[in-house]
Amino acid sequence: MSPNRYVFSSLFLAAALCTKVLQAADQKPTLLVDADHRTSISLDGDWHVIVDPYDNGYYDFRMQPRADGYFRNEKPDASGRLIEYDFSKSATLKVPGDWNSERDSLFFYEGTLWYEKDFQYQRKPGTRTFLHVGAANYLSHVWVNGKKACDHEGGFTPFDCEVTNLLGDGNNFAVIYVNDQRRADAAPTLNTDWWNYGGLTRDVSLIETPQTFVDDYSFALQRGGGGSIGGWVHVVDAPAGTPVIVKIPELNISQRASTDAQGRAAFSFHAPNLQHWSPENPKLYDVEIIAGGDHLKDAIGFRTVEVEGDNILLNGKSVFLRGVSLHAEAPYRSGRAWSEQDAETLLGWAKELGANFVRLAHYPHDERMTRLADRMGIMVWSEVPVYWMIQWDNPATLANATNQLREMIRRDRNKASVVLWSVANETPNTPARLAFLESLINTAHTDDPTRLVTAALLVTTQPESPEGIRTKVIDDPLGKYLDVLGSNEYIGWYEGTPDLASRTRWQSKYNKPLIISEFGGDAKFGLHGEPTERWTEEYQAEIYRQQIAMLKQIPFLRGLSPWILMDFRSPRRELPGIQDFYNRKGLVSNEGQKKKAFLVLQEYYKSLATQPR
Ligand code: GCB
Repeated sequence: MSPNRYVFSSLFLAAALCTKVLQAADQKPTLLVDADHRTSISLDGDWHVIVDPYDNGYYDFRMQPRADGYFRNEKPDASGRLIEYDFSKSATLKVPGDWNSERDSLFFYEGTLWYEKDFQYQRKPGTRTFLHVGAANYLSHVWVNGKKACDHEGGFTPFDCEVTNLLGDGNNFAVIYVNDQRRADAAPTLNTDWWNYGGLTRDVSLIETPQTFVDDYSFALQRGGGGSIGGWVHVVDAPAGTPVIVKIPELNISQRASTDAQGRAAFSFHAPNLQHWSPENPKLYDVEIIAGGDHLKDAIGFRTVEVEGDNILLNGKSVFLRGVSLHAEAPYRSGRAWSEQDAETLLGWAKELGANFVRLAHYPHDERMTRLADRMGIMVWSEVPVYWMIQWDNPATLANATNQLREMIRRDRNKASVVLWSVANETPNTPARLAFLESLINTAHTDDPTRLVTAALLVTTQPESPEGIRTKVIDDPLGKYLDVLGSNEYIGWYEGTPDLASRTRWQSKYNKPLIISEFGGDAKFGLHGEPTERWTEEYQAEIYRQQIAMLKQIPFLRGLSPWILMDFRSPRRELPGIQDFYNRKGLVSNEGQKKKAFLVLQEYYKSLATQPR
């Protein structure tokens, strides 16, 4: 292709994608908090799918969005136009799932897939119905019975399209367009070290609510040790003065407030004899919220988390985060994790390791993970996919990242386990990036004043002293805006050999807690050799031994989340016989076998648990 043609077609594609994104902004879905405790009808299971690599269902031959010809019906409509598809004759895929691991021919596929499902429904008077999608990677458009319901951008957060007026009695059908083409202006952007699993990757259901209903709320223990719980409830379509009741039966609490003109009722009440949530005592209370005919239940833990100098305080006491990083990769079978069993296996391994903390990298994981972390007493770092490079100067990219951050916070702000929101991973130190991330940090603090904000930074390494000592300095200007500093480093893997750790010292420009949010190296399970031989379990174990010795010397270190719990698929990892498209930095293989480094870290965590540093 000539350079000019290339530029032209790139511009054309960019314009087409922009139109798509703009259209996506047209019909905004909502996000119903506590989706998993609401009245719902599952739409999981088999969906008919059409693979549409050239996006012909969406665009005509001039790449203009089709006015009347989307694959929105089960078959082409009666307009007489020749549109060559038929969902009922198309094969099926399972939802939840990702198409890459469900069908061999789609292993490397990135593009559009159309999903269709027939279902029965009986409308109920006084009931509103929402089509809930736990996650669709990455861009989706939803139709019910051929009529547009909503659009959503972002591959890892849930959305709910109101379909009350689109449903009929008896047979109904939903069509969902899902496109996972990587885009320079999206979040994440073109390059990531994880598989771009496409599809309806989490549960899909119909959620029913009363006419006037609670869509969002927040309850948290107030900082300062006074034992009071503060929060609010938002009621949709509630006139000002609508009563809202909040009950915590186990504590004999029943509180009443009224909505304001925005439908929001504020609460602040004392909770005597409250047991605080902690890893040692992950106590959850049943909380009931009653308003406008809605009656919601949730299970909420109460604790405070704050920073004092370079300490992280949980319930007022300094805590050390014995963690590990995780991708949402399914144990044993690979592909996107989504089931209760996946969550139990992954967090079970973290517990076995002696962890009290997980970094859920690099995007929001399934809500099952944060629910289970609540129950198991595991603190969580939750992150948005602002990874490596992003169009820092593009306002649409900032709006998109902000939206994904707000959706992540909204879904999980009542989970006691979540202590840290992370706004970025390994981003370059430039003025445009600083402004972008400062804006995200402000959004996180405004939307959730009860938690800490962090980011995984890269650090500067000073030249070696004559004695061969190097100093790593945390001096990224972003540190000023963060509550907790995260730092990724790969001494012994991308940087020198493992023993380099013994000649490395750490300094920080900030009087703030530090979490080493990544370190590690690759090892193929079962490959043995000398501790100097890369790819062997011994080499990886040596990295962990040397790192632990170094980390013990950092006075402001308050936690670590080495990279990573389990091997995960990545298109960047090709080495035949060793990687085979897996990043092998797991402490556990993708088949669940524990490598030697698992035991090294486990021993360290066990020693920390019995004898806090
Ligand atoms: C990193 C990234 C992580 C990669 C890892 C690696 O710094 O944050 O996403 O997977 O390194 O293995 O290179």
